[in-house]
Amino acid sequence: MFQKVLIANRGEIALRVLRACKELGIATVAVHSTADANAMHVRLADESVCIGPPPARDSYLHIPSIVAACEITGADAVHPGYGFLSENARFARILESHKIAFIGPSAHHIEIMGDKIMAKKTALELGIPCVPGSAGGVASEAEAKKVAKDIGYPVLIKAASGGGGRGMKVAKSESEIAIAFSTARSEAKAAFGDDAVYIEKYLGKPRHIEVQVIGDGKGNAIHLGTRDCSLQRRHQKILEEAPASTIAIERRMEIGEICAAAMRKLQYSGAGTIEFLYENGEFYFIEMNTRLQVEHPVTERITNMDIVYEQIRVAGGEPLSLTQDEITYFGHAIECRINAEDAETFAPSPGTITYYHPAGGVGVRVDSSVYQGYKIPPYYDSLIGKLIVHGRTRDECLMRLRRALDEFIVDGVKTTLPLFRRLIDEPAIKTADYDIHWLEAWLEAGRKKG
Ligand code: MV4
Repeated sequence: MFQKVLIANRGEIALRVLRACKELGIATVAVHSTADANAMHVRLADESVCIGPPPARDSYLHIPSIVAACEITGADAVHPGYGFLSENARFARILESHKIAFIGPSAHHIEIMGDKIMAKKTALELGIPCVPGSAGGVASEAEAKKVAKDIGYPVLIKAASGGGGRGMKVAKSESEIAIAFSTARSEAKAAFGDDAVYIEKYLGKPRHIEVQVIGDGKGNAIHLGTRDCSLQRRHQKILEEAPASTIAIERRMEIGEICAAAMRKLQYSGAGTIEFLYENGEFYFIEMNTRLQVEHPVTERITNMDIVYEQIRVAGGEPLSLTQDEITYFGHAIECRINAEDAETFAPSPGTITYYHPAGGVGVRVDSSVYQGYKIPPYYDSLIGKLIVHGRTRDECLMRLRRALDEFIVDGVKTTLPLFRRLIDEPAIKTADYDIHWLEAWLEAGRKKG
């Protein structure tokens, strides 16, 4: 096992990883920008190294500084958390060349899944159901028209290097292909430096369902069931649930098994998430994330697993601690992402937290790195913390969420807590009757009413 892990991240996820290392008896190194000198992950780590000025590209994304921090401290592994360098194949390769372990999948698997065309080809070969569409990239308008005619309108033109919805254009009929094709291409070129695009049937009202997987890189892999992450705004998830309880358990287990079998065949190593759109009773693969995700705690809560512990184990060459048969599911969990943002405009609200009282009690977990007196810097994402609640049933979980939201106090900055307090009274939330567009429509309707 590793002697010393360097945590190449900040905020709540740096603390999450630090806690797992502590439980394993592994020493920890925090890295931080000058803006984060007073951050909790720096205080709680055994050692810390300042790696640069506030902008992420000069600190948390600056590979030479992070490698230097490893060499100075003698860290033998790096956990990248999520975001930043977590899906950077080049970073994984550079660490390898310095004999430092990357706690994550192989650079090869990161690369495959980073290219959405290659990811989809791989998924198809592995028997994962995909959205009908082009076999690979689409190079011309004429080819786009041909594929669209075959699969039927509406279609969606997507960037191969995409993510976050950039470079995505819908065409409702052949007359819209020319504009959709050229704008998708130029947006993709501008955003990712790569104008490769592909085509899929456009699904109008899907849910976003994902499957958590973990592999040991030697052909053993398990799934930990589903999450429903449909409640999102501008591709930012707001609230996540586990399991995806509106889907019959047999269907959920079936897709889980398909994903686990695929990861065994791939010899995938580490934690991953296979993302699907779910519409009219069918799962359609869209992407795979080769990292730990923000919403992993809802899965941990219903399976009693520690996903970060498993990540560290398999990166250190040990087997998974459980087999698929040993995974059990209990109850329902919901996570709310509490951001330092105006609950109506979503404008960031950095500043000093003058009073902080997190919720607690039965079935409540708060993953956060803030404290009373902490000054939220303006340079990074606005996540203050995650409120994760559990109940034996979804109804009990919602009841407990109401109670926890009423307890939670964050003063000094604006937060999205008021949004959640309004949201959970909605009938569509009580019955889980929502798709990926529901939240934005609800927010829009709320703005009109004032
Ligand atoms: C789609 C889709 C509808 N049909 N693909 C958005 C970004 C990328 N992760 C995939 N995305 C979508 N792909 C087909 N064939 C709708 C979306 C989409 C979406 C997906 C998941 C979560 C939120 C979303 C919000 C808008 C659009």
